Amino acid sequence: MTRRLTGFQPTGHLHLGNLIGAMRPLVAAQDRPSIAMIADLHALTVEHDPQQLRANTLQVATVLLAAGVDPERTAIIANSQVPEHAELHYLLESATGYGEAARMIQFKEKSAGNKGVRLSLLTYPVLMAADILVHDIDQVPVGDDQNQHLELARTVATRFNARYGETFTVPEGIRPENAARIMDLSDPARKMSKSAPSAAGRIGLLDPPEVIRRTITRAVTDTVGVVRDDAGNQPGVTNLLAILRACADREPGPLTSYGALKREVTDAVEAVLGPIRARYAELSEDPGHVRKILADGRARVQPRAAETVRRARTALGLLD
Ligand code: AQP
Repeated sequence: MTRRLTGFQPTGHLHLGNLIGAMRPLVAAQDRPSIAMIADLHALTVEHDPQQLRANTLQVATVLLAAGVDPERTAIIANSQVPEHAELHYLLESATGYGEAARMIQFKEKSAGNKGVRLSLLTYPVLMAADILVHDIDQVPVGDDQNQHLELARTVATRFNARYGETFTVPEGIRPENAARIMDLSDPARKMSKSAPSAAGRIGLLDPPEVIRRTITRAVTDTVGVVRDDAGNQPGVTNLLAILRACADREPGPLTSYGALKREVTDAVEAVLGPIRARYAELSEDPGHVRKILADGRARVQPRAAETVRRARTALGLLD
């Protein structure tokens, strides 16, 4: 059966885009072996606060549980806690060209004009390749912005296999069904993002109801005045309709004003986030439980990861 991996960076508060685009597809596909990976090593590639990172990592694990990820079926791990990720990362660096890494659009964007660029930002896609290859993953759900990184993982795996002998499963990128891309509510030309400087465009998964209502009420629309899908001319309204469809899980009925649309969206979002918020509050009372889930996840995935690294080491000519 195919094995899937979905990653989440603990770089801030998870938002509705993360839920609709990644968590819900993960929960819907739990009949197959899956790994939910918190990419805390990736969070080190940009300026970060250690205490905040620790808190964010535990928060992402807790939100995953609250959103319905079942740790009995899906291993929840932090990539820093499975040292095979870092070891394979180094081995793969020796099979990747500097030019290949420097060409990555995300590296160019995040490094442009930034004097304190970390070397790990350059090698980030190689770590992502290691995250995938170390677990013999066949399928990686990816959004457009990660396509180039997944292609690099495929290239490196294929090259490594051809040069040193069959070692890695070559993963394919898939687009999960019903995984709409959710746009920023204050600037619908950009995707909803954890790291956008203003919180006005995102709905945090743990936002209280009044904040959700305010954020949706202030969402940018247009002057057309008709509620319809028209991404070119009405990107804000189209985005609100996408959120409504995803949260209510049905086609919206006729809506005659933007006010009515926003009220429906607010109710539908609250109906989805209310139970997640409540479950999160319960789980937060016992942080030891969340730590244990991460330890269990690590124990579950480690034998396979160790075996993959052993194959790669042997193929490269390193001693046992
Ligand atoms: N706006 C979005 N709509 C749908 N899916 C989204 N994802 C992210 N934003 C949206 C999906 O969520 C998963 C986890 O994302 P990530 O933590 O790896 O970071 P990201 O893709 O870079 O998303 P963010 O939230 O915008 O983070 P920052 O601001 O830190 O870069 C992925 O499967 C992603 O596709």
